[in-house]
Amino acid sequence: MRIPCRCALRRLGAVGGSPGASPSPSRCVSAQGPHFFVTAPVFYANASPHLGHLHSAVTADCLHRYKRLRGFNSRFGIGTDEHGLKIQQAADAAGRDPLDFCADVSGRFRRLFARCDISHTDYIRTTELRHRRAVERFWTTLRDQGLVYRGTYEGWYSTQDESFLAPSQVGDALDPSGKEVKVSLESGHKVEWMKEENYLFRLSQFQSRLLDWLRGNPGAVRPVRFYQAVLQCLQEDLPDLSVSRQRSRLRWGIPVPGDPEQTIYVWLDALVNYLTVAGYPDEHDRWWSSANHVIGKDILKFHAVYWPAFLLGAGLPLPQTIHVHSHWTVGGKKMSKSLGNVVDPLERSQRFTTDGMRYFLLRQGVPDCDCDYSDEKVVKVLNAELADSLGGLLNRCTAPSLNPDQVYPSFCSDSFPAGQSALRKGRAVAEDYNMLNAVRCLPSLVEQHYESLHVYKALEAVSGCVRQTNGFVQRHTPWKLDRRDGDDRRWLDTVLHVALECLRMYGTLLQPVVPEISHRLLSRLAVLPEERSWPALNFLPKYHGKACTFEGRPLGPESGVLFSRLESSTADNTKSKKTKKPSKPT
Ligand code: ME8
Repeated sequence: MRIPCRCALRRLGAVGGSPGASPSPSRCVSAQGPHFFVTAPVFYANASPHLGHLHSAVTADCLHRYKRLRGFNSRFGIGTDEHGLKIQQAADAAGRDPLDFCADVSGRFRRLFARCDISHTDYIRTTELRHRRAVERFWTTLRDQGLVYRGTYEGWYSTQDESFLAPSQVGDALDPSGKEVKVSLESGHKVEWMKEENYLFRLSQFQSRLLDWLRGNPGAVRPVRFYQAVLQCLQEDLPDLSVSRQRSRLRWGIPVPGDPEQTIYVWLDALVNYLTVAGYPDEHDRWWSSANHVIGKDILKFHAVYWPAFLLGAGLPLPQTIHVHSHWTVGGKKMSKSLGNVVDPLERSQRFTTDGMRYFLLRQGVPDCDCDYSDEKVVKVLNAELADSLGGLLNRCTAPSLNPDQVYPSFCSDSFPAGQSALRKGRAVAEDYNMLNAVRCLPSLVEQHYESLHVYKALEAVSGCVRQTNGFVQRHTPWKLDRRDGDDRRWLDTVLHVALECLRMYGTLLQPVVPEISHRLLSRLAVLPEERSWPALNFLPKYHGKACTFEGRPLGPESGVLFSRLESSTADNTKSKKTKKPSKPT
């Protein structure tokens, strides 16, 4: 695996370059450092966004924010895929000009991302001129290498998937009117037989180079089950790939350079968006050499077979990692308009809050396998983990009744002496030492899970530590201690100091997932913007006899509950939405 290029350090503005990017509290982290480039897919501009689209976007956003916290100069591209037959048909069906139609749909994606705190630095539409230039250059490079030739393609094509299929990938089904049709076995979408003169790419030439790449880079596709799936796919024949359509059938796309009778295949066009964002065909190396793609499992073949083959053909480096996620189902079924079970991400992020939806998707979404979505589950998870556990802990430990001076309290090493051997000397008990140990190990655990995009495991670990910290506070019942008694007071302050230090860890580590909640939490603890990065974590220095910059610092202003409890009626579509009530300190 290549490491991100360390040359040409460049300071990015604190806020991402995209005019559509919404302001985000965690952007104040310095954007200097080695380069990192993450991409989400460009989404088809044929219909409104659904929950699955938000999932791809939030996953990529989490990686981007995490890398920034680690000091990387990270760039994050996202946008809309606007060419091809599928879009042409959707615009025709709506009786609209395709570009106007795409502008509308693309705007809906953009607004969803702004609302959901997706901190992309680049928003790309494949109908932009800069992208057309990139595609034309990419095509001519492949052609000049002798990798594109004129031929006849004959086979199955799915317009919904914009994909060519081998006979073994096609099966029989009945359409809604009971007519026998051929469908893709993978997606269930209808396929049609097509026979056409067009351009083909010499994909077959790349089979062994692709295998070499994968075998030499076991981390190139993650998680491992998808890596294995690509290896498996490369064991079979890899026929040459049709990379254009006759203009008479597909007029909505980029014409083949030098042959206006042909339109470039939409997947070749769409994949090049990643290069366009990196600056191609102009200076692009410094971003391209650290490219990471986040994709859903249905578009794996395009990204892990076609795309690397195109890149090899064009003499360009391959992506560092292709991060794959699985899908959300509803009631155990694929989301689909005909089943009427499509989940609207904008409406849900209004109902459950932006951070609530971000947290739920990343907490319950397991990359390795499909997960079932339900509103009831959202309410349950968010109430338990964000409102009661995390919010309750912050409430308790900053409550004026326990902390009348409203400062970060002092730590007393006589009350909580270092090392378990000191057990009987202070007031801390064995479970307290276990809790400290768990929180001390938390950053490296979270780091490992963020890096592999198993974010649910990172959140599981944080949530376990929050529970342990609540247990710690509960065990020592600080509200029963007498502030007038010197020993009690020192112990009370120590309990609160330890709990706030734990909360500072959680707030910092959760920034990539719930930026707004983390911001509120860290602001309440008076943690300055420059103290919110990974290197600033430095948990509980007083325990090791080192100075703590927070001790004695006035807390930030009280800004209400961290996350308002959701009434279970918010899980019911048919009931009124504004039924939140603040959580009580427990
Ligand atoms: O495929 N759960 O665009 P797209 C989770 N334009 N994720 C889901 C999902 C679900 N139920 N359904 C879809 C395209 N997705 C191409 C991409 S990139 C060069 C071109 C995810 O609008 C899906 O897995 O169909 C993919 O990551 C994204 O939505 C693409 O959506």
